[in-house]
Amino acid sequence: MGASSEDVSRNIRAKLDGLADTALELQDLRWPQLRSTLSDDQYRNMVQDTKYHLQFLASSLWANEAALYDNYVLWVKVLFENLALPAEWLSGSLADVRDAIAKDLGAESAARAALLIDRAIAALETADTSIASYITPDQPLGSLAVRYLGAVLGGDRHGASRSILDAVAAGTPVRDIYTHVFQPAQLELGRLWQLNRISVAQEHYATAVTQMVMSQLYGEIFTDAPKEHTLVAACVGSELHELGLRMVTDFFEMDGWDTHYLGANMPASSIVTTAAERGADVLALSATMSFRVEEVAEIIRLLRDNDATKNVKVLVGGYPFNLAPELWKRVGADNFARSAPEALKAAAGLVA
Ligand code: B12
Repeated sequence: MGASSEDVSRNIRAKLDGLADTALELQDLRWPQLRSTLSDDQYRNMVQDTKYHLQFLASSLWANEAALYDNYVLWVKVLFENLALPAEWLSGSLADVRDAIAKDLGAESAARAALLIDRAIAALETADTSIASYITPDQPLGSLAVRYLGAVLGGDRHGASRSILDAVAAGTPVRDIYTHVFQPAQLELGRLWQLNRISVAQEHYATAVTQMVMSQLYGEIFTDAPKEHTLVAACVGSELHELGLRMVTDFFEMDGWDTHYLGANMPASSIVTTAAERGADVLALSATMSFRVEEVAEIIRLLRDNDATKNVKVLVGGYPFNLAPELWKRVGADNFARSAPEALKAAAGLVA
């Protein structure tokens, strides 16, 4: 195969809209009646799904990590199953994406893409779509997590807040609240949304409550103690998932670091400028959607190309890095960590 995975990835990104159009034309040939049965909203979702098939594929090829695509396809399978959409819509539309690549980019590119797509289609047949709950009463602080999530989903943010503030007043460490209540509650929200058991509105409300309660705990988190090291933390590109990084940043603050949390949706150049202005020892970058890993690499490249920031250590994390434990090397980072407590250990190693 002449074209590298990276070349194919770049070409898919460059021609994404055209490829999606071709894949949808192939889909019309496969199921000639389908389009006329769909509402405008359903058709818009189908177009968006086709673009996601291509975006996740491009990043998985760039990273050379089949695990990223396998996970994506399984995720769509669960979603479709719970929306009562036919399973062959997924396998058919993935095959159409592969054939669109053959048509528009040529056989060599399609062969690269097929390595990931055909393997994912084959795995679909037998894939287990059950997802266990992230919260059980017997895990640490399990009953508090059950109560907290129950209050949040019941629309009772005062009750939710009270349950946490009371626990902290009674001596439960904030770190444990983050690890054993907020994190599993957020993951459980994702599971319930994927299983079509809660609405997007419930998930938004619940996340907003968790952010509010985290702010209420800031009296416990910030101190005036002198700080030895500085952390700048940001989510890459148009990434909106910021809660995980905020938790990580708060762990650094509680560990005595001076932290500058920039949150979601950060332009690359501003991240680099802030790292320089703040004299960051470590830059923490977070990505949740796997199709943003190239943006992580791009920020790190900009950082290394700048005399003011070339020695800043970079720690990465988030969903794709947890799926593919070698991915941090591919993006050019200095290390990665799966969780907030592990991030502290990894950073300590970097600034030692
Ligand atoms: C809340 C939420 C949202 C909120 C985010 C709001 C906010 N202010 O953060 C909103 C509504 C914006 C959202 C949008 C979307 N979401 Co969403 N979301 C979630 C949800 C339910 C919780 C995320 C969260 O708070 N996790 C809790 C934290 C603590 O976990 P974490 O992020 O993994 O972070 C930990 C580690 O990864 C690590 N870590 C994280 N960052 C870093 C960085 C460093 C440096 C280090 C060292 C470590 C580290 O440490 C953290 C603490 O332990 C997840 C479910 C899930 N499984 O995560 C879905 C989820 C991530 N979302 C998903 C999807 C699909 C979307 C949308 C595409 C939906 C849509 N169709 O529009 C959009 C995309 C938005 C975008 N442009 O980025 C999917 C992703 C599936 C996939 N295959 O990739 C998930 C998994 C839901 C699901 N089960 O289907 N979402």
